[in-house]
Amino acid sequence: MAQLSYVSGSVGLITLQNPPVNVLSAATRQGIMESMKKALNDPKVKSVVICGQNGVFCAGADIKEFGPNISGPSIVPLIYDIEVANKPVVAAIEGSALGGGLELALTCHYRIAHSKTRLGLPEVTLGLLPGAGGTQLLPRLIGIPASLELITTGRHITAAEALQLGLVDHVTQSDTVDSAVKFALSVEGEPLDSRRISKRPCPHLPDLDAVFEAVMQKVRQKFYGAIAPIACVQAVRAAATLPFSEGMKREQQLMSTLFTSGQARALQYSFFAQRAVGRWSMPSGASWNTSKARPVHRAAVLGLGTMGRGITVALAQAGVSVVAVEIQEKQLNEAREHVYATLERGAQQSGVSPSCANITYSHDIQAVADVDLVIEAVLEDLSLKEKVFQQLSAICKPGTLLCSNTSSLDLNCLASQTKNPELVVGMHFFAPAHVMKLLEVVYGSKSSPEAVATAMQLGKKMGKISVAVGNCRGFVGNRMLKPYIEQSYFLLEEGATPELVDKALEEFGFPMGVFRMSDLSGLDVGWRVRKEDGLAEPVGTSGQITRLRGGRRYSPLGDILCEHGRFGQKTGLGWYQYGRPGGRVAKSDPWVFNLLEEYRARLGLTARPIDQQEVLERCLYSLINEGLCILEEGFASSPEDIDVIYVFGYGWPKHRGGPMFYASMVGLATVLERLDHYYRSNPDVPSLKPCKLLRQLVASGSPPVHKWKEITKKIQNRL
Ligand code: 3H9
Repeated sequence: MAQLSYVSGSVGLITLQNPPVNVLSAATRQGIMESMKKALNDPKVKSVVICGQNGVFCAGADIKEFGPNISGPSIVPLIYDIEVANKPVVAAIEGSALGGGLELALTCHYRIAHSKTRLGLPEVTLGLLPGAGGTQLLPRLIGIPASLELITTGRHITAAEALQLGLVDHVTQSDTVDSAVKFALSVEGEPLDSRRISKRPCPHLPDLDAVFEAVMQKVRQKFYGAIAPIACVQAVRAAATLPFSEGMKREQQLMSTLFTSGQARALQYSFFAQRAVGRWSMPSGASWNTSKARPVHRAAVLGLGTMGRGITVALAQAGVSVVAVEIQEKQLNEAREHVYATLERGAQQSGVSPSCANITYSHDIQAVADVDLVIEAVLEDLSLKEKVFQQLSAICKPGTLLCSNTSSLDLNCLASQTKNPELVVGMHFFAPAHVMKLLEVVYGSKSSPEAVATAMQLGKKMGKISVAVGNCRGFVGNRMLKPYIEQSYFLLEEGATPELVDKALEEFGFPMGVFRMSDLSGLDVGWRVRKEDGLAEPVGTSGQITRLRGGRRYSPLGDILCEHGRFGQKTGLGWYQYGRPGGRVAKSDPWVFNLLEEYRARLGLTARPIDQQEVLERCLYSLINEGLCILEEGFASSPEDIDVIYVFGYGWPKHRGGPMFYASMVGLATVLERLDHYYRSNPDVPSLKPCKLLRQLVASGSPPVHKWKEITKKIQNRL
């Protein structure tokens, strides 16, 4: 796991050997300890270089080992031994130096990095802090402000930025280990005291209290409800105010609180879930390791509205050559300008040249004839999309993959319009498509595994977290949103206000409550769908309001707002008022309170006090229940798929893992009991009826999320 070899006569080279990313597992820690001891005791060795196998220095502690039974030598004394060594120790950093990996490098006396290396202390993203001295060493090396920024965000930086900050001593373009060995030879015998970071004082910062207060406030706001960023600030403060050994004790104290927290468990679960979704499977048994993706050199985007423009940007940024097609000339010109400006802005931010040359524009659909893949992003209208798919099938070269960006329409209907339905998949992006990380890749009943593999791989290339899902109404994300929104309307009918509901959800950790979110997305979108479904009917100011539609309770409150032209932010009025069309600051609107009072009076409903707990239980448990139905029916293959979709597409707070993980933390029996309770008092609301899988999971002793598959498989096989 760590090997000592001898190079250039006097250099002991310790190579971390724990593929794929050389994490500091118990065996690796043991290996480093033993190799270090050997090198330091060997009189032939005058200097030491530490590097990682296969071009990766070290990705930090082994997260899989975290838990109560962690064994092997602990990291802190191990790396302390490196710092106190009486021979120069040089870190040869390439690939990644993250978390404990960077802390290991910080205890070396010199750091040489390859220009393509990424460095960082991402522990905060796992609900932790850099607990092997990172919070005490980094501020002493690069100062407090820069350390605070890096440690509280977990941001990875480039070697160039690391050099600028003084985090590394030298950046090389050539062989890192060779450079580090040459460097080690050049410093043999030199005094080391000034190279031991722990011996340095923390750089003085005037207005220390004010700086920490401002950062703490920012962190509380930005990472609402998360405890790790706060502990990170506290630990860095210890570095600024206490001697090193005292600061280390404080770091350990804070770390041990975080280590056993539910938030850390949720975030570490999420880390592995993000990777697990790449190992997709379909009900047919086809999966990621049996299906080969096709290369996509040239893609087309059809329809350049908001979604089409974002997708064009994302494709161009991924280096894919794009044909962007919009039939309406005016819209095409606007889109061209918009895409250009977005690419320019993105390039400025990331310091690369814009990828505008990757795009050609056309108002002629024939321009897609020779592309490898088309993403259709025209209006969400089934008959229009069907027509487009007929055209695409006739125009495109054989084998072209036809993808739809639909967010809810039946993919099988679109596939049935083409000569090769096996080449049709959904690629459901989220707005803004060049920013949002999530992509739902939807397979229809005839989609080939190769088509799914290609869409998944293209998503990865575009920097998305892609999740393969089945073709049910609303797919996974939007389908689960439906009962969540429905409950929020019912809560208004029963006595809540949009403010009360939103506050409960925002305090839970959503960036926006359901009503502010609906105002942002546009209330007319759902209204159009409800009208198509025959649910929304004009309410008017008098007469009977039917609350039972399609055999279940229905709330027309959203329809009433739309009848008054209140479509949300874009019209300046929705569940809140925004001052002007396009305004973003939500203010309470007395008009809505009056509407609710009149509405309740018309229906003879008496408002009752509703507390935040009820809001959370009804909105979240109904959403969770729908997620479980989706699993039961096999439209998602694992709870991780659902959780990743909700964290990366719907603002579910990361430190709560996702709806399925959250349900397991709350206790499945509790979720079942509360759903049973609400369903008993609302028998006309089917989404509150606990699904079979939930009952089965509870009956099986509420196993942890990673064991649900055994039970879902049994249910799916019986279907
Ligand atoms: C820490 O260091 C605490 C310290 O302060 C000490 C306290 C005392 N552990 O992402 P990839 C697996 S906390 C276990 O697909 P890439 C990963 O699951 C740690 N496993 O590759 C995957 O497995 P599989 C702080 C890990 O090239 C495989 O390696 N460090 C770990 O796209 C390949 O990973 C971090 O937070 C780990 N630490 O990206 C760094 N890291 O194939 C976390 C990876 O079975 N790691 N694996 O799915 C990363 O950010 C990325 O993995 C990295 C490579 C950028 C390194």
